[in-house]
Amino acid sequence: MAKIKLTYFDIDGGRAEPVRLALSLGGIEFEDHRISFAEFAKLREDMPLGALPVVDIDGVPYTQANAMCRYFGKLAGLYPSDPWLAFLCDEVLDIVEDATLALGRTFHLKGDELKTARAALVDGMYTRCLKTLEKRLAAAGGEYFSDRRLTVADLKVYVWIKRLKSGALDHVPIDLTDKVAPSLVQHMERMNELPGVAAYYVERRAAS
Ligand SMILES: N[C@@H](CCC(=O)N[C@@H](CS)C(=O)NCC(=O)O)C(=O)O
Repeated sequence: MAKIKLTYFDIDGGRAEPVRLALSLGGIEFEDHRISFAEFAKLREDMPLGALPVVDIDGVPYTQANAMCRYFGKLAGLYPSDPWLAFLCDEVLDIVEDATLALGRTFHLKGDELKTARAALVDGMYTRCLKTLEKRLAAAGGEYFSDRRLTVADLKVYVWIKRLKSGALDHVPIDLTDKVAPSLVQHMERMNELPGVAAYYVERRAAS
């Protein structure tokens, strides 16, 4: 088995979190390398694209969170083999990625500018993304996003909805998802209860 080292910020969320969950649920051994923002500033020049996550596989660094979701999802049995079901899974991964990118574009803003930009995001793109994901979940049977079983699409949405509801994002109301796409909150609550996910966070709490 290849030696896997996943480098990301020391947060239980963000782009690396679905990858960590997929690796953990698949029982795939990896080094969960967590760095501070100060360390990132020092190390970024040596990273392929100056951004995280980075995964070293047998010492070679690779980028792109969704590519990691797909690759480790396949290894972990959390990615559909059927091309159509894989497409459904990929669309969900990329919707959440677009939403993450859009949020990133507001990080440098302050005060009223931040408030206005976040309000536009909440009322515009975020509402559209949430409603579309809700439709996709319903069309896929209401429990999982693809293949009627857990896939990396569920992990990606789960991590995003938890973040939206965390209160950590200024000017993003914590009840946005409850109001716009309540079935995604129920999906998040079901994910919290999955034995592998619950066990992962018990271990995380013990480690921190
Ligand atoms: N397309 C990349 C985007 C990576 C990315 O923008 N990562 C953020 C953290 S989640 C980052 O490193 N931002 C710091 C920066 O660009 O200065 C991926 O999906 O992995």
